[in-house]
Amino acid sequence: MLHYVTTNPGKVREAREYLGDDAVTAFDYDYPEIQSETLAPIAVDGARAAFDHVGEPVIVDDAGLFIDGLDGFPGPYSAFAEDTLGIERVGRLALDAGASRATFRCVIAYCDGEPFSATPDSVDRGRRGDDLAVEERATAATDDTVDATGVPVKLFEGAIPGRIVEPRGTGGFGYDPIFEHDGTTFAEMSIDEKNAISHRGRALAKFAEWFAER
Ligand code: ITT
Ligand code: NA
Repeated sequence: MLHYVTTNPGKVREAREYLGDDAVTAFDYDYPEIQSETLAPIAVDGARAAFDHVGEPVIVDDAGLFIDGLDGFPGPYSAFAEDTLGIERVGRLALDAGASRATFRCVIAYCDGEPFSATPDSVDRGRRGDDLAVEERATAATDDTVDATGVPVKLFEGAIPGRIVEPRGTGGFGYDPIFEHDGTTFAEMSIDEKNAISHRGRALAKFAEWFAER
């Protein structure tokens, strides 16, 4: 069985809607998160920790809202900013600064303890431990990451540009009411509509295509 490991039921609703209820179960576990300015290293590390805990194939999902005019804040600290300031004050910070352009990013990391069919190129790049290399691989979508632990993790990234607006809508979760794409906030969309364009939907699409071959 494949487990979507997260404490966030909103993520799981979208994943199960996309992949199918039979394809993935929700596994509520708060794996330890490292600190990083980019999402990919957090997801890679989290996937190994989650696999260690669960002992069966896992997905972890690290996501964040990056506001251009606030130098990418809250980014990887989006959960902390939601818990402390709340989404309305984060939105206010952006609007008061005249900074409405933003990008939602999601990195899905898959780990089942088994190696993937690595090309020499990806193995070679996998030996570079720096953030940049990891981020490059995440952007390229489907490369392997292998570190000293020898436990490979596969990454799938999705991103969607949009604008910060006054809160609108009652659907979704987290920052959805203040994130608008093409005139509609994510909180005004159904799960299907959001999945069709969202950061998570795009990452799930890449994952589903790859996983079907595994
Ligand atoms: P897990 O780490 O347990 O999966 P989390 O909610 O803490 O759950 P993150 O660490 O990835 O997740 O933090 C992401 C933050 O961004 C958090 O505040 C979420 O509410 C928010 N977020 C993530 N995806 C979102 C989405 O699709 N729409 C709105 N907000 C989202
Ligand atoms: Na988290």
